[in-house]
Amino acid sequence: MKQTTAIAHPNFALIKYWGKKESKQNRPAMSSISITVDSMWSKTTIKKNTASKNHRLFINGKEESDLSRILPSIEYLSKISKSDDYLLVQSENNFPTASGLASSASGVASFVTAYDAHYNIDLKMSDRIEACILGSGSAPRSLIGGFVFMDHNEDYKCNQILKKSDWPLDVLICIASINPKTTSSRVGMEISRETSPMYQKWLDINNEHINSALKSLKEKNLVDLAKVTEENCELMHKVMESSIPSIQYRNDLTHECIAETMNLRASGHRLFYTIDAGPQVKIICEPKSSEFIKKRIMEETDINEIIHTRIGESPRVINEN
Ligand code: 2P0
Repeated sequence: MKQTTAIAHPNFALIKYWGKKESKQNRPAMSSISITVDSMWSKTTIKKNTASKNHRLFINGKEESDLSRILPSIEYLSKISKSDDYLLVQSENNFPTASGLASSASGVASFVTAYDAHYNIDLKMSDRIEACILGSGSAPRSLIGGFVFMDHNEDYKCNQILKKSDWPLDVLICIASINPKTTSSRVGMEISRETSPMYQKWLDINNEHINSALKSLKEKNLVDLAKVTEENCELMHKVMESSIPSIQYRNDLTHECIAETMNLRASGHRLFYTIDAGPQVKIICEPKSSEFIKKRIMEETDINEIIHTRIGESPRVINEN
């Protein structure tokens, strides 16, 4: 039976999305800028489910009972393909799932890419973006490699600001815990929107942070990019932590790792950090210093796993038969 497999890479936001518009379509309330990474991936295979009249989703071999992320995407795509097939979707990640490593973004982007190829529908970019957003608000950024800007004022249009070869930075993902998060991003964002006293400030500053990051990227100015990225990350975590109930994604190891990043910078190294909805610290640095930084983090903190990755490419179909 025909099946199609596609791979997509996770993306990490430098200027982050945390909070949705007041609609039921999972639309981010702000613009964001991210980097797509390379050695981590989600691989998704789709085929027609002939055994039962329902869609079935398996993640890392385990069947998911909650299809609420993927069903809106399937419904959107099936209107375009005019297919009423029930699907068997098998997705796997080569990295920990649901622990702040953007597995939903790469999972959804690989699904949309596989669907497009499987039904040969040659989706427009705007439809790929829409199908992705319905599954995960950060997933459209994984449709493109390099440094990506997703503009909420332009219907979430995604533009590549720089490609991998323009600024080949390294990303060191310091694993502070592989346990799944206790508050999902989706639930956490709604709590923050409804209760954080800092949420309005977070919305108001988005444009300024976006413009500053775009300028730093254009100039390839690592010092300026570091400043705005860390400011944006800290503000997002303050929004999360000031929500009621407070949402805490960072742990002691996260803070140790931030402190060592600061030490390294104070001693002249060029690096910066960002942290998403989980405890892992992503350190962005120049390739020539990544081995040294990795060694220092392992020596000076209790982190004992670091995933070393680089800037990555857009999704690709890896087999069709
Ligand atoms: C981001 N995060 O911009 C931010 C930073 C986490 C912190 O987008 O509800 O899986 O499916 O749209 O995209 C994670 O949330 O959430 C996220 P939904 P998503 O990368």
